[in-house]
Amino acid sequence: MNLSSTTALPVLVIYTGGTIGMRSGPNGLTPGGDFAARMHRALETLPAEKRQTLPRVEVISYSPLIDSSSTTPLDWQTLADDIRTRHADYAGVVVVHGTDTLSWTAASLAFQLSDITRPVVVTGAMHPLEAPDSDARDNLYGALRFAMAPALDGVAVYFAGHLLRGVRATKQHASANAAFISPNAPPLGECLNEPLVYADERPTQVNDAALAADSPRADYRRVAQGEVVRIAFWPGMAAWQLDAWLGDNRVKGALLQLWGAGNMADDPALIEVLKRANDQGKLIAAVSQCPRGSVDMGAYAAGGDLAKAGVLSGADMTPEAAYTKLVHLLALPLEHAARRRAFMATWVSERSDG
Ligand code: ASN
Repeated sequence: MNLSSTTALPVLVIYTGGTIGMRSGPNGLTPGGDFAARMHRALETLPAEKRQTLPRVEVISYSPLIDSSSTTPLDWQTLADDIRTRHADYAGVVVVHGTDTLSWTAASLAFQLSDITRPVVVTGAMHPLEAPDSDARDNLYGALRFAMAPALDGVAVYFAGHLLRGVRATKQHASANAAFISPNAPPLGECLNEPLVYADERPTQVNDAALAADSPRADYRRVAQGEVVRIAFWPGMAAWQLDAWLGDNRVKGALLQLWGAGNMADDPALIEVLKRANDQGKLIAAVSQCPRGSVDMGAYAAGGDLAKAGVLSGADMTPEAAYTKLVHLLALPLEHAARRRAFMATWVSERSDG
């Protein structure tokens, strides 16, 4: 696929923090500024034939710069709003982000920005720009090149030579450069020497995608105080423990991480807690604790009980995708039934049912 951009528009780089821009301090690495100059210095060390292929860039640095472990849903919305406001003046956008919650931000942006037609490429690095043998320069190079690719509207993650669909990516290694995979969806492209998009990879959108286009009406302040919880089930988990989360009236939604294809203990008390929470209008969905494969609520009797209790199947979504979709739906001014319907629809290729 031809990646040459049809316009001479620049690429917007939004630097939010993360190891990529960190510098050593007395207490270890902390986020460092002056990113534009430092990025340019790093890109200057590329071979001339690669340098010539780079777009013009404009850089915005957030303040404060953060380690991405401090990111909140409000940061996801700020980022999406900034991209929405500015994207028309750019060929594409590169978001430079810490790796720890990079896949959460990418998934959230995919839902919030499903109606904009520019590539948004999220990247970062496992090592600071100036570290010996850093992965930072090459990740920035690939991200900038893909951000010029008109074949790629939608949100992608570029890391260690691979372009992944943003809403399908997850961090799977704490220290290796190849830290991200998309366990249930093939990669969108690669950049060994030249960037290559495998096919016309626009995300498929169906019916309730109209809801996603309603994004500007989402208000993430509704979900900024921990209103959506994530609960990974463990052997022996008791109903009172589940109730401690779901029974709290500040909680509006929950992502459950169940066993295998969507199993949980044969314990009517657990089902009762879930049913009560759903009856109270809480939005509850389930994915698997297995990174690969899908929840299939019809496979086991326990799954059938879950469905009757009102728990929605997250199919093969990553926890990041399922969680950020719940957050987005709860941030929109919708009725419970509309939220439930929209959760089950595919907006941005985030799930493959059946
Ligand atoms: N702790 C860092 C962050 O997520 C990790 C990284 O960027 N490699 O901000």
